[in-house]
Amino acid sequence: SVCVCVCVWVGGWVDDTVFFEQKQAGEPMELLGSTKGLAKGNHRFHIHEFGNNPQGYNSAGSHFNPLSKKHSGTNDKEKQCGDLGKVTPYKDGVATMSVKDSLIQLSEPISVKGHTIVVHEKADNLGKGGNIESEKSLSYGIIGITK
Ligand SMILES: [Cu+2]
Repeated sequence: SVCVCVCVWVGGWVDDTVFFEQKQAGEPMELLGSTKGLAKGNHRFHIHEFGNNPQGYNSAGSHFNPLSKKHSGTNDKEKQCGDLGKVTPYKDGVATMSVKDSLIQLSEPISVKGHTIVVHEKADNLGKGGNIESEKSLSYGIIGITK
């Protein structure tokens, strides 16, 4: 059976949605979505730990990392479940996201359901220097179940 999740952006881009789909447990998950109003350049793009956000993205915690891996790029061998790479907008600020990933699952024990997806203000430094979690989020949303 197909498992589908959805995330609606908070922060002014509420028209835009990210869809998560996994054909069955163990198969790669596909993420498709878009955002608008993005500033020029690359923006980091992650899944964070928590989905309860009374203080916005500040409550979303660190990267979703159930396997305790190093933070890195989405195509590196060792990476965290939450590393989705980057989003780069076109001239008009619209960006599309398309990720196929085998680490991310919609079924337990490493399901991303109920976690928060965050687009950051800056490009990813891939864990090299600085406290990446102190950097601002431009938009975020909680991953929820849909049909
Ligand atoms: Cu992040």
